[in-house]
Amino acid sequence: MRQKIVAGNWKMNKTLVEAQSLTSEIANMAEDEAPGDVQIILAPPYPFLYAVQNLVPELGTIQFAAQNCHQEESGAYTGEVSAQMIKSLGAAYVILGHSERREQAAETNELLAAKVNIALDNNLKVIFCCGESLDIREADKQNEFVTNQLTESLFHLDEEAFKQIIIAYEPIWAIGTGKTASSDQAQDMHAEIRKHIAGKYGETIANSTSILYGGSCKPSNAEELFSQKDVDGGLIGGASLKSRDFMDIIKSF
Ligand code: 3PY
Repeated sequence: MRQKIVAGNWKMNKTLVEAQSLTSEIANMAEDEAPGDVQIILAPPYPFLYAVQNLVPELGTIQFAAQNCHQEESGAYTGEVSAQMIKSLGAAYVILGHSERREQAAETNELLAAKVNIALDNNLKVIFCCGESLDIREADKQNEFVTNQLTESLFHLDEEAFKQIIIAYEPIWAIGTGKTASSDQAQDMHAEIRKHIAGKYGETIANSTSILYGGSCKPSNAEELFSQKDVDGGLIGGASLKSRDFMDIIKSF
């Protein structure tokens, strides 16, 4: 049995008061409505991480993630945030390699390997994002592109370390565009990712790695996506900013 996960990536949205309201709404709804076997993760912007966690009665069903971390332990990196700081705030996860960071902050597979290492050294679980652009999909090179992202950023890890990784497949052409991969396209890629993991770490680890889908996942398509054999949940962008939509996605399993 793989862990089902729905994670909300709030990106650079909300003020403190709005972030607090959204968290409280989600926590209240989760108590009454969320299926007990789904791990809910909220990834607010860094400055809100500490304040919003105190609004969740008991960390468990709801956990928190940062959206990034720096690759060094500490030092003269003005404006950056370390994995150790994130852990000290009580977060359990960090999202690494989101396509927006790969594009806007020029994050490479090599840099991401360093970020993965420092996150794991600080006992953070990693939600590792991968995914191809439209050009790559149109050239039918998506499988080799995505599996290469995994190889270069993750496959130096030993088995125990790899067990702390959650994969999020986010086709770039489906992020913030309103386009979603069809459930067949999502399933095909998730199966490919799982096969690639099995080739390196074996079937047992591959079959227990949660692989989330991200990219315009919303209440209207979540059920179809989550019903696919290798889709273990979602990394949700825009729809995670509205408590009702986010909860409806969580209830789509
Ligand atoms: C999206 O669905 O837009 C995302 O980028 C989730 O991370």
